[in-house]
Amino acid sequence: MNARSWWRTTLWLAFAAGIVVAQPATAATPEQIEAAVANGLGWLATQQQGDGSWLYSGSPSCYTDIATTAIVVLKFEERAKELGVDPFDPEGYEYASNVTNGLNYIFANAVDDPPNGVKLPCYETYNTGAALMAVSASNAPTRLITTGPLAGSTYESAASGMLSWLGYAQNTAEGFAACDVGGWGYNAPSDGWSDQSNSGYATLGLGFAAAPAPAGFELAIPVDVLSRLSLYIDNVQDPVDGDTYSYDGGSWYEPCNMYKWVNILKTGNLLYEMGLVGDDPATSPRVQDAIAYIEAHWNDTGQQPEFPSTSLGWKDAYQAMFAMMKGLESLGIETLTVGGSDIDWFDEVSDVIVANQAGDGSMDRLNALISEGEDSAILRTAWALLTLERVVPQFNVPVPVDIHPTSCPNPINVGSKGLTPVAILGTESFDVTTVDPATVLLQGVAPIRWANEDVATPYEPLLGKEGAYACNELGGDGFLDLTLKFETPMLAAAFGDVSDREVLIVPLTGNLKEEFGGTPIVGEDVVIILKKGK
Ligand SMILES: [Ca+2]
Ligand SMILES: [Ca+2]
Ligand SMILES: [Ca+2]
Repeated sequence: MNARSWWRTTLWLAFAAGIVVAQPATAATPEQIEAAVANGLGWLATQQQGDGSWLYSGSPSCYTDIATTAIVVLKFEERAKELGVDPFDPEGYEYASNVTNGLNYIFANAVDDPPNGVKLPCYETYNTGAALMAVSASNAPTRLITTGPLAGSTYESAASGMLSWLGYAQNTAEGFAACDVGGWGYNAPSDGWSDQSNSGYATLGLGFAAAPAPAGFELAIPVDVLSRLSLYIDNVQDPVDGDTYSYDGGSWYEPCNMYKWVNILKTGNLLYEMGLVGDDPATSPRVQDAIAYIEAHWNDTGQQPEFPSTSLGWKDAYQAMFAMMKGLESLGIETLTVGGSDIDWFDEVSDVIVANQAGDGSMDRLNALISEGEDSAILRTAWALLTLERVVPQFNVPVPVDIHPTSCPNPINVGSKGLTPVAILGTESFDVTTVDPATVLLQGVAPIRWANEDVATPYEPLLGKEGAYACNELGGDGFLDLTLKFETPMLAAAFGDVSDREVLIVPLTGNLKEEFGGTPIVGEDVVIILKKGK
């Protein structure tokens, strides 16, 4: 049996019956959550092998152990951040050697794969995505690798190589069905399909790599990777058409062969992917469709449509809880509406986890007939503990920015005493009234006033603009814009030492309003510096 058929057989054998999970009567307290995390970490530390790995099951396998190790390492890294200590400092952190040895195991298995980047072997996408997550979450970009083919280079350069490899491994229009474009299969370059499990791990790695410190290394995900991912999201999300199974808005397993297997786990991956490409949860219809799926299926029990089994929905699987947490948390969604009532999803999830921890700190299996990682006590425990601390990278929402609306190029005379007009532009999926104008900074400078008015039309790409003419002169497009005025002398001071006719990419940052999650926004526009008389 080859690796893929082993994996798929494992998936097919996963659901045949269910078991009942005890439900506590009250929400888990912060003290109970802290005790569960401390006990679980203590148990995980005892399970590390001499080579630094954590095994998926009894005997070593490169297919499963690299990703398993990376997921456990992430938990130990995040614990150090929570405690405010250096994850590599044996004086300050009791699990420093677990982190160091776990990452060394990953680096010992890394493959330098020029010109595509750096990959991990066997199930390449799973292992590379998970490894990129663990390396990026180290908060140590300048730390030097001491083992394996990358010895002597920095953690950041390794992460950059893995990010490149995942871009290379993403399915593109060449050689693939259109429905597969933008997702990931097991291996590159000719895997021939995309699925929501591989894509979930690839995007988890990309999200941590791109997240600002301390979550990640703030590496740039190429714009074309995100554009393709957005196409994949549309192809793998179930159309809202009132179908018999109520799949509407949920995520299929893979987009081309119509192997749907819709559930909350995959829909959690889908929401996270939507966050990664910059969907605004307040206004994006596809985000709202996915949330509506989770709300409609929150209390599902019994036979599931594509498996002859009983199930308790997300309460069957810690990976489902982790994936759901990842999606909801990354989009800043705290509350779901289930059966007409608002619920705090985290209260319900943390209850199930705390109630199902064994005395030794490991997590009990919730449904003996589900495998997919739920058969691994180490993965069960790592997913549960990551979920309890809501570990997820924070994304930036890319927004269209237009300096001098209806003008292209965009001159700024650094000797001017006047005001520079700038607009953040609305689109079909981005409502500018969700932005908190008081948080907006252009080149680090705050606006002196703002208003809402439809003045211009977005230019794409939103990020990665090149050259003075990466802009347009188009006026209003029917979508409201947020217009802002900046004092030109303040901008000139922020630009610093510039020369006449210099072309600059000017960054804009800010946040959505708290009621829309407070998510960071990023954008940019290109200007030509005018410096008369110099
Ligand atoms: Ca449907
Ligand atoms: Ca302009
Ligand atoms: Ca507009």
